[in-house]
Amino acid sequence: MLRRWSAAVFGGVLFAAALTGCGGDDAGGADDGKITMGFSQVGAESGWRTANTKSIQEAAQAAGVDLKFSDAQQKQENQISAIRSFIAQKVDIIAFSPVVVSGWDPVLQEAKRAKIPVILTDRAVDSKDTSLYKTFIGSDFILEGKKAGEWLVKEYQGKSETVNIVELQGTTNSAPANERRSGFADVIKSDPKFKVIASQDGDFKRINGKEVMTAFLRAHPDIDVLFAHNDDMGLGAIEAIEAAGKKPGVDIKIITVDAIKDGMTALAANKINFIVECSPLLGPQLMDLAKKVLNGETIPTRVVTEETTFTPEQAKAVLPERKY
Ligand code: GZL
Ligand code: ZN
Repeated sequence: MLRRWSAAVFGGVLFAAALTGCGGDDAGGADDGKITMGFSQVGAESGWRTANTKSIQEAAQAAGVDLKFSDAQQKQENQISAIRSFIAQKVDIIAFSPVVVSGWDPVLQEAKRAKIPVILTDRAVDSKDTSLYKTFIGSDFILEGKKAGEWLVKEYQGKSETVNIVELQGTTNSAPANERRSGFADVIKSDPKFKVIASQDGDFKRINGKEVMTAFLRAHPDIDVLFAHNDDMGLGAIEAIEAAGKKPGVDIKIITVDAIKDGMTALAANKINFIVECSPLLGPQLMDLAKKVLNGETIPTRVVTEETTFTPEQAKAVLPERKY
């Protein structure tokens, strides 16, 4: 009796599996009509990154794209293995935000050999072979650094005394860190009164910003300005500045990049003096570009995101409707 019963159950399970197609070999192929996208995200290091992840996941949902999402905890080797697994799963398209600029050619050549198109989002790579990806959608980080420098030049217009600047850099060798630093340096070199007396990697994280700023304050009693490559490191630095008995935004002027809610709140409270916006809302454009690529349409090789800057007054005005 038992043997007959279990055979019937086993047959039923097989039949059900065939219906749902689960376990079939079309795990990611275009033949099932839906676009399957493999996305390798940098990590969850900052408020910007969280907002960027949310934008991509919500946009995939809205576009009917089947998203396979992986968080690399800011490790390049995790991104490379995620991309390899997307290739093995035969996804229709791969998108990723490269944690650093170099070391991508081998895995991108594997994707090219597998005929899986790749889209770069948020951060760029330094590959000489631009056929390895269809487009790069993200900010102009050099311009962001320039905007920060231009505010500082205006702020100290007509003053001649030395301006001592400390800099909290983003993740070493990431495109935003490399380019925000060079854009900023390009502008302030116009006047020798601006002196960057210390510059160190804070990995875009709040806790690192606090620790590095604490060390800066111990080594330099005469800091006038902090340029932090993102709000999170700036917010960590504010904690260190206040712990040292100084007033952020007054004793030490602070410029940051991103304009996430926490940063804008500190700006509205005059603890930060100026924020250069860096928009994380890349999801909808990414899905639109992916559909065009898979429809064989030509797309621009570079899509620059729209973004602006904020003063404390402007932050107060827009905070209520800020989405992230
Ligand atoms: C910029 C992005 C940076 C943000 C940081 O597009 O790559 O990484 O400025 C984030 O907040 O961690
Ligand atoms: Zn930006």
